[in-house]
Amino acid sequence: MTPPRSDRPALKTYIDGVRAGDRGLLSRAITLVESRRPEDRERALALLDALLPYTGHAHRIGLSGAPGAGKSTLVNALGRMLVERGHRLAVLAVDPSSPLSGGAILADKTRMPDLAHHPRAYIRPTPSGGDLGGVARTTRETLLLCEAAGFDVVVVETVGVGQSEALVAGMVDSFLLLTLPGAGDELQGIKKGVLELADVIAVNKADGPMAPSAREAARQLEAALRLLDGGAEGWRVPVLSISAREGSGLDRLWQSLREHRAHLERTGRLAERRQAQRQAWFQDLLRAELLDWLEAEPSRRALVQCFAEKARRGRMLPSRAVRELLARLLPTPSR
Ligand SMILES: Nc1nc2c(ncn2[C@@H]2O[C@H](COP(=O)(O)OP(=O)(O)OP(=O)(O)O)[C@@H](O)[C@H]2O)c(=O)[nH]1
Ligand SMILES: [Mg+2]
Repeated sequence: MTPPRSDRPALKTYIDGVRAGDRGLLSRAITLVESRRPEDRERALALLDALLPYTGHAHRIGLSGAPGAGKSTLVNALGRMLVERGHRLAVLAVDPSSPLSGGAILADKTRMPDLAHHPRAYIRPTPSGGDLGGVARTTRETLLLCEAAGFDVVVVETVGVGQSEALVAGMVDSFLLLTLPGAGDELQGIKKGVLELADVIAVNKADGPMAPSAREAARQLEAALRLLDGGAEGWRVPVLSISAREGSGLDRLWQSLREHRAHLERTGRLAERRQAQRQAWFQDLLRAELLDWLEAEPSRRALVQCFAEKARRGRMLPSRAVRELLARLLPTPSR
């Protein structure tokens, strides 16, 4: 239930609260950016505008891996290591397939027992019922709020359904792919296209009887990657074997992530990457809002349906249908 307006904090309360790292106000600020109500959007944007100067400093890390790869275990173990060293860590989850995010919250908080109640860690699950585009917007905005709240490491985790890896890779500095040994041909075990997104790869569960096969998998993967591209843009994707459960290899993993980030900074590619990400954000949102605008009003919606139907039935070339539709909707089509 949305509280009545009078119960809502003033904008300044949000701004000061987030900047002071007040978790309650941070959570409410995130709820505000997740809202689709027009008046909430206005407030959310005013809040983000005010906080923008305090964003951008965090190491933004994407994490993806098949269900059961050990993402939650890794975030818990790596996160514990980082908070013990004084870092402040925020963990955001992107899971557009999950209809019940209440379940996901519980599952994740119980699987990250060392972080769930740590004062320097903050875990926020995916909002429920969002489409991929909506989740992308709210996650990008939430990431900025977490930076303004002083978190210096932000992990965006996804289970890797549909396009979610590409979406996460499009909002982070370093993309970490978590995989498992024993998938036969190591390259085939990984979803096509995801390999190109990875900046660092970790083969998990290198412990007990699986340790030798995990190390072998890492070696094979690294060799295969060398053949694919001998280190595109001066960065050779490191493939590490780790055990999230025992905590082994986590030091080196963190070191690799830091090296990647330092590499981006040194070569000027961090600024480039973030610029390209902001451009993509703009374009994704523009596309989504234009489609919403078309749907928002009955006569426009009817016109769209009419031309869509002509295209579907083959009565009109789809290209022609779009052109005619725009000619009807816009006073002077500029094309
Ligand atoms: N042996 C071993 N088991 C591990 C390791 N890491 C995780 N596991 C186990 O693998 C199972 C899945 O781990 P999770 O951390 O929940 O995996 P996840 O990737 O978060 O899974 P989803 O949230 O379902 O996508 C659990 O039973 C873990 O205890 C590891 O390093 N070694
Ligand atoms: Mg998990």
